[in-house]
Amino acid sequence: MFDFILINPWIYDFAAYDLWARPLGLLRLASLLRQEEYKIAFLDCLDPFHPELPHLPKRKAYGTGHYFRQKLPKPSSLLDVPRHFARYGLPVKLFLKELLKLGPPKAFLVTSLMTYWYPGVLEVVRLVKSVYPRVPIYVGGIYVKLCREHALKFLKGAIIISETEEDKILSFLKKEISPSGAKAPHLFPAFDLQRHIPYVVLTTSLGCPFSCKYCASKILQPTFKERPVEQVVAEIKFWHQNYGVEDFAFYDDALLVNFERRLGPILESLLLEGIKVRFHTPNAMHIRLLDREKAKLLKKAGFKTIRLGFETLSSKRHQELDGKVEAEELKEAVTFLREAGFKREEIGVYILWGLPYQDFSEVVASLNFVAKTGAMPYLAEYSPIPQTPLFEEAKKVARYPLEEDPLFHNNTIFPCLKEPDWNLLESIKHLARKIRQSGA
Ligand code: B12
Ligand code: SF4
Repeated sequence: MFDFILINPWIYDFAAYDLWARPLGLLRLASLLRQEEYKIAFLDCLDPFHPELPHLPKRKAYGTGHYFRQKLPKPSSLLDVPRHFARYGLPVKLFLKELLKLGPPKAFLVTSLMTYWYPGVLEVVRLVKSVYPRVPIYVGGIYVKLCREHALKFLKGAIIISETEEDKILSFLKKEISPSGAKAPHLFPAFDLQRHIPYVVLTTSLGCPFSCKYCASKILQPTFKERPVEQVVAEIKFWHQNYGVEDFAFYDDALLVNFERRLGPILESLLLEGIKVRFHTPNAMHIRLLDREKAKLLKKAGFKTIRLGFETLSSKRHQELDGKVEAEELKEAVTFLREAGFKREEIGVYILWGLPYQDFSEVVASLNFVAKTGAMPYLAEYSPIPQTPLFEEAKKVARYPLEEDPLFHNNTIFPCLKEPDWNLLESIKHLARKIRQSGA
């Protein structure tokens, strides 16, 4: 019998892609519980490698790839969105088969990620309850933290834990469930519980010292915490040397902050030991914190996917929302990266669009500006997040009642546009693609 079965729920969405997307919070929790001698199993609703999937989804470069998906009717409140809706991950029958195979544990731990992915969490809780009605189900994670009231109302039969401090979560669980005395195989997030490890995601820090008005980082992790250099180095070495993992994606909100005492020494140390792996930064790095020397070290250490958080060309918007960066600083950062040897297609620059009161001319100007710097622009649609300052503005302009249903936070639906012109939106997406393909 397992002490805990940890579940990563399905994604219900208009689009989903495995861009180094793993439930890091849940796998960290698995590791901490293992260290307390709990016996753990992992049921991953998103598993793209399950041999009984009707067909195996295509995998792409550096361990990324598609999920298996099954089209579903759109939620009735989102009929105006001209896109297909789907459940991403295992067919329900396969999930139930896995659930029965594992047998009843002492308790289930279910994570939650994007607020608008809550239908997957609901479905997991419903199915688990129907199979093992007497086993407690604890649900935690980002949706539960940001939309606690909604979770309490809709996750019937589950116990909601909106705490994000790992020590507190652990001491709570220890009081509820006793361990069966299993030996922990290692001290790192439990990626080995997966069927296959195409990549590993990690953080060198939690939280962020900045306070952008559209971001929930401070709510999720109120204090900025940095991990010891040796611990991060040991983690990367462990997966590379024991499991042959070559791709590592950083989830840090502030990867370059305190570079000299954290990321710098981590990379120097790996280089010194001759560890050759590839690094990716899907969650974007701070442009202002890059310089010539850092760019050189990133290149030397094996960074392959660089993403920079530019957001917009408009200084006014930066002043209002994030004070992040000026256009000239982006130009300079891209120059440093290109001089260090990064190719244009390795440097992606995020542009945030769909913001309240944002004009499309601002977005197009930002796209064209990024094109001229010698990097690739990527559009990132704004998702209004409860408890953030910009959520209040978003509520005023949104075409949906944002507070009533987290489905309305979905970035794909451009919730802050009163009357979206879907053709115009497509043409701007097309422009971004054209710039990326142009090789300019
Ligand atoms: C990494 C990341 C991604 C990755 C993918 C992550 C994934 N697994 O799918 C990438 C880069 C692909 C991504 C994409 C996007 N993301 Co993102 N992402 C993050 C980030 C930086 C880290 C999440 C994380 O893993 N944290 C680390 C782990 C350790 O923490 P955790 O999961 O929160 O778990 C902790 C606790 O909650 C708890 N816990 C977790 N599970 C459980 C379970 C139980 C039972 C218990 C007791 C406790 C517990 O334990 C952990 C303790 O530390 C967060 C910001 C943040 N600071 O959290 C944004 C964040 C989640 N993303 C966000 C956004 C906006 C996006 C995008 C929409 C951006 C865009 N415009 O393109 C896209 C959407 C993608 C999509 N398909 O819809 C928003 C949330 C939006 C929302 N409405 O929910 C966040 C909060 C950032 C923000 N702007 O504020 N993202
Ligand atoms: S957007 Fe980035 S820099 Fe701003 S607070 Fe969030 S994580 Fe920090």
